[in-house]
Amino acid sequence: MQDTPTPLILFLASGLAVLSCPADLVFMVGNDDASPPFQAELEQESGAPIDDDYYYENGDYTGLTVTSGNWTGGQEMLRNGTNTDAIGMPRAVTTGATTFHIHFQLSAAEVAMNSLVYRTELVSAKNLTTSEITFRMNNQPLYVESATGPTGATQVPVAILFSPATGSAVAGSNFITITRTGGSDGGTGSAWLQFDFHELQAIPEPSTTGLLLLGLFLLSARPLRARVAA
Ligand SMILES: [Ca+2]
Ligand SMILES: [Ca+2]
Ligand SMILES: [Ca+2]
Repeated sequence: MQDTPTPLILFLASGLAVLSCPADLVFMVGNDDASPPFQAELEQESGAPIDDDYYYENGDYTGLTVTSGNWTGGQEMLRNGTNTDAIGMPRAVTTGATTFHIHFQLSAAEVAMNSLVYRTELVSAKNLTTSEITFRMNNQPLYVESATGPTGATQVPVAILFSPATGSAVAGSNFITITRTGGSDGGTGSAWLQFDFHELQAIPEPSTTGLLLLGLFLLSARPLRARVAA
């Protein structure tokens, strides 16, 4: 009598097939760390002047956001230890510094792919507080993570699978925007939520098979917030 593969095994086999297809890493900002302090490689947010723009690579980003321009410095340093200059990747959004942008380039081939997958892990909230986080690409809404506040060693993985059209992707300059759009300071007077890393991949598979890729994250790691944007 022939064994019938369990749904889980079929699922894994399909997922591995997805992984074997070529995927382009568009950007990886920071390290995916397994333990605190997850955000140590990133710059303290805020400072003066507040710099909301992180440049992953060279390009003319003029006009895409309020403060963006023509960037020629290569990948911007993640952290130079000075949070009062324009260099560094903000480690958090807060009640005072609510927004930042990651500026990056897409090739024509990446724009022509079926799906984009953005991933992060939310970490190290201020005690007693929650934050609602809204993710956008090129000003197009992708996903809202409802009020969350992981503390200590807890991580909240977020993966957003969407089509390039949903993000208004173009060959050339693009940007992802992350904003604290709500939440509670728990009576403490301020709130913050931090990020372990930010990653964007372009994958050739449509969203249906891309879901299997997300499924692998689900099986291999921690509870996942997954969203498919049509
Ligand atoms: Ca900057
Ligand atoms: Ca800096
Ligand atoms: Ca990290």
